[in-house]
Amino acid sequence: MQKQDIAHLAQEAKKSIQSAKTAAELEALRVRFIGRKDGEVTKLMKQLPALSVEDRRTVGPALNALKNEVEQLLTARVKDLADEADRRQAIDVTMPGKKVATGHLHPLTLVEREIRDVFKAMNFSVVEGPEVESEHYNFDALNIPANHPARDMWDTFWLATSDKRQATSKKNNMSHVADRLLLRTHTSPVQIRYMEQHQPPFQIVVPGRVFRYEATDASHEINFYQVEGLMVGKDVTLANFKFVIGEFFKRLFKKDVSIRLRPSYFPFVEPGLDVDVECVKCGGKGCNICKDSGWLEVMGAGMVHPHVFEAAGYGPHEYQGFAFGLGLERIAMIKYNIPDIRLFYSGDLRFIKQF
Ligand code: YSA
Repeated sequence: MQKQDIAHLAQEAKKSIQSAKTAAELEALRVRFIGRKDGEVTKLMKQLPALSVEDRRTVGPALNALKNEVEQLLTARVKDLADEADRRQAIDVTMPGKKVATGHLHPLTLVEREIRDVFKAMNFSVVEGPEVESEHYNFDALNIPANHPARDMWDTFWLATSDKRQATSKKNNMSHVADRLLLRTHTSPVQIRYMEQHQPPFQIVVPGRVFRYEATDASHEINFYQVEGLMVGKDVTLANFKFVIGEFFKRLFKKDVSIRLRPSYFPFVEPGLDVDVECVKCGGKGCNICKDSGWLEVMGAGMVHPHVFEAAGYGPHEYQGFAFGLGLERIAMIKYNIPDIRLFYSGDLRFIKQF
């Protein structure tokens, strides 16, 4: 047995192991080279006793090294084949895809965005204001002085005052430091904040969260959303309001809807109105949503009171304008036929995912 034979065998083993394509081929190669009975390396080992002591000293370790090398090459190739199979599977375009769980917009977000877009298309600007308000902006400047019975219309979450109070008041441009703080009960205070900083003509909408300390039921929450509207100029009239709001509902509900204005009372408007839309579900015939009346009350509105203009720093008779405040949940309930306002805040994904 020559050293070259061993080297030749090593080369042969390496070549065939590298080109093996399956586990079965590799097993056959294992048997061929290092199989216990007839493996080519094994057979050479069996010839060792016939060699001279001198040759055994060099050939023995060389054969052992060859056996080890073949074993290592086989193990490495088995692993390579397994990795290749995994990789092929990873890009197997015929495998069914895995569904990625994505987030979902809340129905109130969807409706709020739609309302913003409708008003923006009618040249209104969208502005926002703080949820923590002062008594001045939420009530006094809106012609609702302390002890006025109209304050009972808005059950209020009052906030405990603290040393930081003065700093907060300053930061939020609340010069009326004697005021108590509260969670705003409506978006109307933003009317004053905006008018303090801007001169007419302008038209704005103000979406935002409001809070009321009252019992919840199918149509009342303690935390809900409103969208305020305000249009002021030299000659803005109630006729402008009727057109704008009619156009708004037509665009939002994507069909012609009749609206009805009824006299109502809010201290910050004169005259004051409640606005009804023809029930979008039954078309005015009467159903469970409109409680058989054919109409749905959706907002309060009116012509801005001169006292409000004065509180904002305008002359009382310098300008005129209309304002309105709608309940976002009520609009969403009509649009999507939702029977109970509390579903919006239930956190139940079965509800949310329907929109
Ligand atoms: C009126 C005249 C204006 O010139 C400007 C604005 C307003 C609206 C006034 N600030 C206001 O808050 N009126 S309101 O108490 O009648 O509420 C307006 C709308 O909010 C209601 O028509 C209703 O849709 C909704 N709303 C009231 N309380 C609610 C509520 N939605 C859910 N839960 C409650 N607890």
